[in-house]
Amino acid sequence: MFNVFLVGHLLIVALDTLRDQGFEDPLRKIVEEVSPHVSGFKIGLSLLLEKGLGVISKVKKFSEREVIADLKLADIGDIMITTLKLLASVGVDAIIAHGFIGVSDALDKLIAEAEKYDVNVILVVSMSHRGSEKYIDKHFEELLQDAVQLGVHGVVIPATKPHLITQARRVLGSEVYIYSPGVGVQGAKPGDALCAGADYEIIGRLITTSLKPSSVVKTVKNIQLERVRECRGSL
Ligand code: O7M
Repeated sequence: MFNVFLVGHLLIVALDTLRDQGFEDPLRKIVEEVSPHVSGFKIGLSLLLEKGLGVISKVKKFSEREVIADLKLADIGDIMITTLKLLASVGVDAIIAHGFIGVSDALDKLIAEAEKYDVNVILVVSMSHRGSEKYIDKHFEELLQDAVQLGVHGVVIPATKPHLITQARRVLGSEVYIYSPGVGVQGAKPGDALCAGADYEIIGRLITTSLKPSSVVKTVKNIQLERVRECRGSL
């Protein structure tokens, strides 16, 4: 589990690309600037390939917030474990895997090993793009059952499909965290997913392509808090 539950911090920043604004270290700049207002950072495959595994240790150095490695793992268990070990060696707090690969010899092995390294596993059970409807979303309920059976830390369900978030919250209870991407560039508004039952909204380009990431983050945070007060009555 994440060590600290930061009340009022409902945002995970997705770092997939960095805007080169001529700063000496754009990664340090954005991470330090937004860190006080967010719950964590999600590092995408493209940034990992561009900067190398060291990008994770750097984010950990610049911020005390949680770091999630988003490689959307979808392999046999033994091979995902080799990836897990590399990510654990640089200090990730959580990793993301696809739910559709199934439990036996895949997710069961990964989760058992991740526990040994104190790394949380978050499962993708629906996606924000339209293509997700063709296969993944048809198995949404089964994927949720797998998430329950596996006792995962969290699931990914897009903010663009709030009805799925609400459905999942009923099935998962309050034990499993719901992470929701799709806010900003993909169309959902800050607070949409939170009001449907999510714990965190994941936002990338709205923040990372901005000339002033910290002011975007502060605006998003204020909207989120206002929406949550309206729909939940409290934080
Ligand atoms: O806010 P954006 O659109 O710039 O970025 C969204 C981030 O969320 C980006 O890192 C995507 O990889 C991720 N994401 C989706 O956009 N849709 C999904 O269905 C799932 C994810 C995700 O985070 O999966 C773990």
